[in-house]
Amino acid sequence: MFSIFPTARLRPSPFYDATVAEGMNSAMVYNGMILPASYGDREAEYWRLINGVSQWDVAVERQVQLKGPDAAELAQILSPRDLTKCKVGQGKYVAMCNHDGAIVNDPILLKLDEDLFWFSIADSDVWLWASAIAAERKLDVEITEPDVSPMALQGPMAEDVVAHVCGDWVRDLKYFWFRESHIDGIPVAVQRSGWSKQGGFEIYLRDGTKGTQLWNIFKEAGQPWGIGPGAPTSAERTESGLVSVGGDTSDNTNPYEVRLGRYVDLHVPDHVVGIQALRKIAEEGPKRHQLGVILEGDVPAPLGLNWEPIILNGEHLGDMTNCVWSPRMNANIGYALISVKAQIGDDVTIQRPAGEVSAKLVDLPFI
Ligand code: THG
Repeated sequence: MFSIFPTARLRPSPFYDATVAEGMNSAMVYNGMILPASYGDREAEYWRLINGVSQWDVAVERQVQLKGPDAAELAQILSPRDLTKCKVGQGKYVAMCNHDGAIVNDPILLKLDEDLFWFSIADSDVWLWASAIAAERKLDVEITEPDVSPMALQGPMAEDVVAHVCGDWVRDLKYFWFRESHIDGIPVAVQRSGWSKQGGFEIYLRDGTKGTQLWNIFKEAGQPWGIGPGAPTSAERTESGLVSVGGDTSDNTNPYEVRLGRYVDLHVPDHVVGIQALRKIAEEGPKRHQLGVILEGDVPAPLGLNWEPIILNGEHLGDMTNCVWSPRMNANIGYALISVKAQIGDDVTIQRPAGEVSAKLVDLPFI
């Protein structure tokens, strides 16, 4: 279509050279960085994630580090989720909200020490947000971006590959728990996590000069398991019901509307950003919800650059926020962010750029 103009505004990932060498030929911009999307064969990449092991450059999940006497206090102020029981070595998925209760990011919080945290962020500027809140609240905490870059190994064979490289201790890690370690002298943190439901790990590289070396260690070690390059996969994550904040949400979407209400603890202190608004939303009940959509037709027809209107009984009740061909369901599937007047089982019409398409609303996840 076009090429990306090189500029210092686009920060390269430490794995950039490795991904180019692997044949990366499609990418997105995310957090001011390049997020590889494909290496030329999306179908093969999908099945490798489902059946084998896939290696992803996800350095775009930038880290925002909180360090100092008030680091724990700031982490809680930014998280409408009770962190009091979070242990050192544990991670927690957080629906970070603004004062109106709208989601601004959905990071994984890693607690490295009692006074040291990383928010591993989705696509918005949490450094700016955290710095502003800390300054306004006069907190004693330093907010920086450390030299840390995640690489993911995802799929049912990922555990064997990571255990082969790191040792069998990784098999005992619980979901979102992590341990600091070294791989051939390269400092890393190893976490059981990743943006798929096929299982796997993320290796947080802690020396940005070692990206190619770390990539190649896993590439070599994974050969017996058929490892190959891949990327966060629209089809798999949609089948699995994972939310993409900024894709499936806009600037006024709250956690209850997109199935993230279970990560909100209404009893957190009143000074947690957004909690008062969230209590009100929880009490009144959300006006919209997120459902699955299964479209008629057997030709892959992904979403373009815009959400697409969903019509029920002549009324525009919501939008389809993503759409992708599902190889396991043999259909185009997507998510609806739609009025609670629309329910599971309803037959709807979607106004697509190429014309109207019939679809059914279903429960999530698909698989
Ligand atoms: N890895 C790391 N950081 C990240 C992401 C990641 N930061 C941004 C983005 N991805 C955050 N988004 C998600 C969304 C969902 C999950 C992980 C990251 C996830 N959810 C599980 C689920 O919904 O079933 C489990 C959540 C739970 O129960 O606690 O895994 O991918 N480093």
